Amino acid sequence: PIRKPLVLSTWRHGLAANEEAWKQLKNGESTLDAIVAGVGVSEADPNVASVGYGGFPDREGEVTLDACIMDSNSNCGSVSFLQNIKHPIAVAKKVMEKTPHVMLSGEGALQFALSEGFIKENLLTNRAENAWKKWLENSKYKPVINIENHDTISMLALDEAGDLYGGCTTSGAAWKLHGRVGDSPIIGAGLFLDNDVGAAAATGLGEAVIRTAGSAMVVELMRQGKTPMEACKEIVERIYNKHKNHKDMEYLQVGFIAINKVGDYAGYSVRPGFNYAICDDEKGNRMESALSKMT
Ligand code: SD4
Repeated sequence: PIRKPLVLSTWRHGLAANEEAWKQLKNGESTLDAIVAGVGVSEADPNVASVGYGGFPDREGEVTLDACIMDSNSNCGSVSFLQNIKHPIAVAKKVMEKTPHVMLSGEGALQFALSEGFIKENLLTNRAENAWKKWLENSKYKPVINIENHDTISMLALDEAGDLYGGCTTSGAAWKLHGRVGDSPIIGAGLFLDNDVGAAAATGLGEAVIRTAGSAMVVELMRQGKTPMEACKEIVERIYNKHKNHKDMEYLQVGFIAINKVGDYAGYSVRPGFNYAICDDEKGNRMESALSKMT
Protein backbone atom coordinates (compact mmCIF):
# COMPACT_ATOMS: atom_id res chain seq x y z
CA PRO A 1 0.00 0.00 0.00
CA ILE A 2 1.07 3.57 -0.68
CA ARG A 3 1.95 5.55 2.44
CA LYS A 4 -0.03 8.74 1.91
CA PRO A 5 -0.52 11.39 2.90
CA LEU A 6 3.03 11.82 4.08
CA VAL A 7 4.84 14.98 5.21
CA LEU A 8 8.58 15.10 5.79
CA SER A 9 10.52 18.12 7.12
CA THR A 10 14.12 18.80 8.03
CA TRP A 11 15.30 19.17 11.61
CA ARG A 12 13.49 19.25 14.93
CA HIS A 13 11.50 22.38 14.16
CA GLY A 14 10.04 20.25 11.37
CA LEU A 15 7.75 18.72 14.00
CA ALA A 16 5.78 21.93 14.50
CA ALA A 17 5.85 22.59 10.77
CA ASN A 18 4.54 19.09 10.01
CA GLU A 19 1.83 19.45 12.62
CA GLU A 20 0.51 22.61 10.98
CA ALA A 21 0.78 21.19 7.46
CA TRP A 22 -1.00 18.03 8.55
CA LYS A 23 -3.81 20.01 10.13
CA GLN A 24 -4.26 21.98 6.91
CA LEU A 25 -4.28 18.82 4.79
CA LYS A 26 -6.88 17.20 7.03
CA ASN A 27 -8.96 20.38 6.83
CA GLY A 28 -9.03 20.05 3.07
CA GLU A 29 -6.68 22.93 2.30
CA SER A 30 -4.56 22.57 -0.84
CA THR A 31 -1.24 20.81 -0.40
CA LEU A 32 0.55 23.95 -1.50
CA ASP A 33 -1.20 25.98 1.20
CA ALA A 34 -0.40 23.27 3.73
CA ILE A 35 3.30 23.64 2.91
CA VAL A 36 3.19 27.43 3.09
CA ALA A 37 1.44 27.29 6.46
CA GLY A 38 3.69 24.47 7.70
CA VAL A 39 7.08 26.00 7.01
CA GLY A 40 5.54 29.37 7.94
CA VAL A 41 5.57 28.17 11.55
CA SER A 42 9.38 28.01 11.46
CA GLU A 43 9.59 31.32 9.62
CA ALA A 44 7.64 33.06 12.38
CA ASP A 45 9.44 31.34 15.28
CA PRO A 46 12.05 33.69 16.80
CA ASN A 47 13.85 30.71 18.33
CA VAL A 48 14.65 29.13 14.98
CA ALA A 49 17.92 30.92 14.21
CA SER A 50 18.21 30.05 10.54
CA VAL A 51 14.76 30.73 9.14
CA GLY A 52 12.78 33.94 8.77
CA TYR A 53 12.13 36.01 11.90
CA GLY A 54 14.96 35.47 14.38
CA GLY A 55 17.31 34.16 11.70
CA PHE A 56 20.97 35.02 12.11
CA PRO A 57 22.02 37.90 9.86
CA ASP A 58 24.83 38.22 7.34
CA ARG A 59 28.09 39.87 8.34
CA GLU A 60 26.61 43.34 7.85
CA GLY A 61 23.89 42.47 10.35
CA GLU A 62 21.16 42.15 7.72
CA VAL A 63 18.72 39.22 7.72
CA THR A 64 18.36 38.08 4.11
CA LEU A 65 16.02 35.28 3.15
CA ASP A 66 15.81 32.57 0.48
CA ALA A 67 12.80 30.34 -0.25
CA CYS A 68 11.22 28.28 -2.97
CA ILE A 69 8.18 26.15 -3.64
CA MET A 70 7.32 23.55 -6.27
CA ASP A 71 4.13 21.76 -7.24
CA SER A 72 3.22 18.46 -8.87
CA ASN A 73 2.97 20.09 -12.30
CA SER A 74 6.57 21.32 -12.03
CA ASN A 75 5.44 24.89 -11.47
CA CYS A 76 7.81 26.67 -9.18
CA GLY A 77 8.40 30.00 -7.52
CA SER A 78 11.33 31.37 -5.64
CA VAL A 79 12.71 34.42 -3.88
CA SER A 80 16.30 35.08 -2.95
CA PHE A 81 18.11 37.79 -1.00
CA LEU A 82 14.76 39.05 0.25
CA GLN A 83 14.73 41.33 3.27
CA ASN A 84 12.13 42.44 5.83
CA ILE A 85 9.40 40.01 4.85
CA LYS A 86 8.52 37.41 7.45
CA HIS A 87 7.12 34.75 5.14
CA PRO A 88 9.31 34.40 2.04
CA ILE A 89 7.68 31.04 1.24
CA ALA A 90 4.36 32.83 0.75
CA VAL A 91 6.06 35.33 -1.57
CA ALA A 92 7.61 32.43 -3.52
CA LYS A 93 4.13 30.99 -4.01
CA LYS A 94 2.92 34.35 -5.34
CA VAL A 95 5.87 34.51 -7.74
CA MET A 96 4.80 31.10 -9.03
CA GLU A 97 1.14 31.98 -9.34
CA LYS A 98 1.16 35.62 -10.36
CA THR A 99 4.22 36.22 -12.50
CA PRO A 100 5.58 34.68 -15.71
CA HIS A 101 8.85 34.01 -13.82
CA VAL A 102 10.32 31.52 -11.41
CA MET A 103 12.66 33.65 -9.32
CA LEU A 104 12.70 37.19 -7.99
CA SER A 105 15.61 38.55 -6.04
CA GLY A 106 16.54 41.32 -3.62
CA GLU A 107 14.93 44.72 -3.99
CA GLY A 108 12.72 43.50 -6.85
CA ALA A 109 11.43 40.62 -4.78
CA LEU A 110 10.71 43.05 -1.95
CA GLN A 111 8.82 45.44 -4.23
CA PHE A 112 6.78 42.54 -5.59
CA ALA A 113 5.98 41.32 -2.08
CA LEU A 114 4.84 44.80 -1.03
CA SER A 115 2.66 45.07 -4.13
CA GLU A 116 1.05 41.77 -3.09
CA GLY A 117 0.18 43.19 0.31
CA PHE A 118 3.02 41.78 2.40
CA ILE A 119 4.22 44.04 5.19
CA LYS A 120 7.76 45.23 5.80
CA GLU A 121 9.00 44.13 9.21
CA ASN A 122 12.21 44.10 11.18
CA LEU A 123 13.32 40.45 11.35
CA LEU A 124 16.48 40.93 13.43
CA THR A 125 15.66 39.88 17.00
CA ASN A 126 17.73 40.96 19.98
CA ARG A 127 19.02 37.44 20.33
CA ALA A 128 20.20 37.32 16.72
CA GLU A 129 21.70 40.79 16.97
CA ASN A 130 23.62 39.82 20.11
CA ALA A 131 24.89 36.66 18.43
CA TRP A 132 26.04 38.77 15.49
CA LYS A 133 27.86 41.23 17.75
CA LYS A 134 29.58 38.32 19.46
CA TRP A 135 30.56 36.93 16.06
CA LEU A 136 31.98 40.33 15.05
CA GLU A 137 34.60 40.03 17.79
CA ASN A 138 36.46 37.46 15.71
CA SER A 139 34.57 37.74 12.39
CA LYS A 140 35.63 34.41 10.97
CA TYR A 141 33.40 32.65 8.48
CA LYS A 142 33.65 29.08 9.73
CA PRO A 143 30.14 27.77 10.20
CA VAL A 144 29.63 25.58 13.25
CA ILE A 145 28.48 22.20 11.98
CA ASN A 146 24.80 21.42 12.58
CA ILE A 147 24.31 24.87 14.07
CA GLU A 148 25.31 27.77 11.87
CA ASN A 149 24.67 26.07 8.58
CA HIS A 150 21.59 24.17 9.58
CA ASP A 151 17.96 24.81 10.35
CA THR A 152 16.71 25.43 6.86
CA ILE A 153 13.25 24.06 6.82
CA SER A 154 12.60 21.95 3.77
CA MET A 155 9.26 20.17 3.58
CA LEU A 156 8.15 17.47 1.15
CA ALA A 157 4.59 16.18 0.89
CA LEU A 158 2.90 13.27 -0.84
CA ASP A 159 -0.79 14.04 -0.63
CA GLU A 160 -3.96 11.95 -0.60
CA ALA A 161 -4.15 12.18 -4.40
CA GLY A 162 -0.62 10.76 -4.64
CA ASP A 163 0.88 14.06 -5.83
CA LEU A 164 4.17 15.56 -4.71
CA TYR A 165 4.85 19.10 -3.46
CA GLY A 166 7.76 20.76 -1.73
CA GLY A 167 8.99 23.98 -0.23
CA CYS A 168 11.97 25.34 1.62
CA THR A 169 12.80 28.55 3.40
CA THR A 170 15.87 29.85 5.20
CA SER A 171 17.86 32.84 6.34
CA GLY A 172 20.83 30.96 4.92
CA ALA A 173 24.25 30.52 6.39
CA ALA A 174 24.89 32.77 9.38
CA TRP A 175 27.53 35.48 8.83
CA LYS A 176 27.52 35.07 5.05
CA LEU A 177 28.70 37.87 2.77
CA HIS A 178 25.98 40.41 2.05
CA GLY A 179 24.29 39.29 -1.15
CA ARG A 180 25.19 35.63 -0.79
CA VAL A 181 22.46 33.28 -1.98
CA GLY A 182 22.46 29.62 -0.98
CA ASP A 183 20.93 26.48 -2.43
CA SER A 184 17.54 26.88 -0.81
CA PRO A 185 15.86 29.14 -3.42
CA ILE A 186 17.44 27.28 -6.33
CA ILE A 187 15.17 24.71 -7.92
CA GLY A 188 17.30 21.61 -8.46
CA ALA A 189 19.74 22.45 -5.67
CA GLY A 190 17.85 22.99 -2.41
CA LEU A 191 14.62 21.44 -3.69
CA PHE A 192 13.46 19.38 -6.62
CA LEU A 193 10.61 17.10 -7.46
CA ASP A 194 9.20 15.29 -10.42
CA ASN A 195 5.67 14.07 -9.88
CA ASP A 196 6.42 10.93 -11.91
CA VAL A 197 9.25 9.97 -9.60
CA GLY A 198 9.80 11.60 -6.22
CA ALA A 199 10.91 14.66 -4.32
CA ALA A 200 14.10 15.69 -2.54
CA ALA A 201 15.32 18.63 -0.49
CA ALA A 202 18.55 19.68 1.13
CA THR A 203 19.88 21.35 4.22
CA GLY A 204 23.40 22.31 5.17
CA LEU A 205 26.16 24.15 3.38
CA GLY A 206 24.40 25.51 0.31
CA GLU A 207 27.59 25.99 -1.70
CA ALA A 208 28.20 22.23 -1.68
CA VAL A 209 24.60 21.49 -2.68
CA ILE A 210 24.74 23.94 -5.58
CA ARG A 211 28.07 22.56 -6.83
CA THR A 212 26.52 19.13 -7.13
CA ALA A 213 22.94 20.04 -8.19
CA GLY A 214 22.02 18.01 -5.13
CA SER A 215 18.24 17.63 -4.98
CA ALA A 216 17.83 17.19 -8.74
CA MET A 217 20.39 14.39 -8.66
CA VAL A 218 18.61 12.59 -5.82
CA VAL A 219 15.37 12.65 -7.82
CA GLU A 220 17.14 11.47 -10.95
CA LEU A 221 18.60 8.47 -9.13
CA MET A 222 15.11 7.58 -7.90
CA ARG A 223 13.95 7.75 -11.52
CA GLN A 224 16.58 5.14 -12.28
CA GLY A 225 15.04 2.84 -9.69
CA LYS A 226 16.93 3.70 -6.52
CA THR A 227 15.07 3.94 -3.23
CA PRO A 228 15.04 7.32 -1.46
CA MET A 229 17.69 5.97 0.93
CA GLU A 230 19.96 4.70 -1.85
CA ALA A 231 19.55 7.95 -3.79
CA CYS A 232 20.28 10.24 -0.81
CA LYS A 233 23.25 8.11 0.20
CA GLU A 234 24.79 8.12 -3.25
CA ILE A 235 24.58 11.91 -3.60
CA VAL A 236 25.87 12.50 -0.07
CA GLU A 237 28.82 10.23 -0.89
CA ARG A 238 29.38 12.14 -4.11
CA ILE A 239 29.38 15.44 -2.20
CA TYR A 240 31.77 13.99 0.36
CA ASN A 241 34.14 12.73 -2.35
CA LYS A 242 34.05 16.02 -4.26
CA HIS A 243 34.80 17.96 -1.08
CA LYS A 244 37.15 15.77 0.92
CA ASN A 245 40.14 17.82 -0.24
CA HIS A 246 38.20 21.08 -0.47
CA LYS A 247 38.63 24.08 1.81
CA ASP A 248 34.96 23.81 2.83
CA MET A 249 35.37 20.27 4.18
CA GLU A 250 36.31 21.47 7.65
CA TYR A 251 32.77 22.69 8.25
CA LEU A 252 30.84 20.87 5.57
CA GLN A 253 27.52 19.37 6.52
CA VAL A 254 24.81 18.49 4.00
CA GLY A 255 21.67 16.46 4.58
CA PHE A 256 18.97 15.35 2.17
CA ILE A 257 15.43 14.17 2.69
CA ALA A 258 13.57 12.34 -0.07
CA ILE A 259 10.27 10.61 -0.74
CA ASN A 260 9.03 8.59 -3.68
CA LYS A 261 5.60 8.00 -5.18
CA VAL A 262 4.76 5.06 -2.91
CA GLY A 263 5.67 6.95 0.24
CA ASP A 264 9.07 5.45 0.93
CA TYR A 265 11.22 8.10 2.55
CA ALA A 266 14.72 8.66 3.85
CA GLY A 267 17.22 11.14 5.21
CA TYR A 268 20.99 10.94 4.88
CA SER A 269 23.79 13.35 5.72
CA VAL A 270 27.53 13.84 5.46
CA ARG A 271 28.04 14.07 9.22
CA PRO A 272 26.03 12.74 12.13
CA GLY A 273 23.49 15.00 13.78
CA PHE A 274 20.93 15.47 11.02
CA ASN A 275 17.36 14.51 11.78
CA TYR A 276 13.94 15.06 10.28
CA ALA A 277 10.28 15.02 11.22
CA ILE A 278 7.93 12.59 9.53
CA CYS A 279 4.15 12.53 9.75
CA ASP A 280 1.84 9.81 8.43
CA ASP A 281 -1.49 8.28 9.43
CA GLU A 282 0.02 5.12 10.81
CA LYS A 283 2.38 6.51 13.43
CA GLY A 284 1.67 10.24 13.61
CA ASN A 285 4.28 12.98 13.78
CA ARG A 286 7.72 12.00 15.04
CA MET A 287 11.46 12.58 14.70
CA GLU A 288 13.82 10.18 12.99
CA SER A 289 17.61 10.39 12.83
CA ALA A 290 19.33 10.30 9.47
CA LEU A 291 22.15 7.88 8.79
CA SER A 292 25.39 9.58 7.83
CA LYS A 293 28.50 9.02 5.76
CA MET A 294 30.93 10.06 8.48
CA THR A 295 30.74 8.84 12.05
C1 SD4 B 1 22.12 27.73 2.89
N1 SD4 B 1 21.23 25.53 2.88
O1 SD4 B 1 21.78 28.89 2.74
C2 SD4 B 1 21.13 26.81 3.53
C3 SD4 B 1 21.34 26.79 4.97
C4 SD4 B 1 20.75 25.61 5.58
O2 SD4 B 1 19.97 24.30 7.10
O3 SD4 B 1 20.44 24.64 5.01
N2 SD4 B 1 20.52 25.48 6.75
O4 SD4 B 1 23.24 27.31 2.59
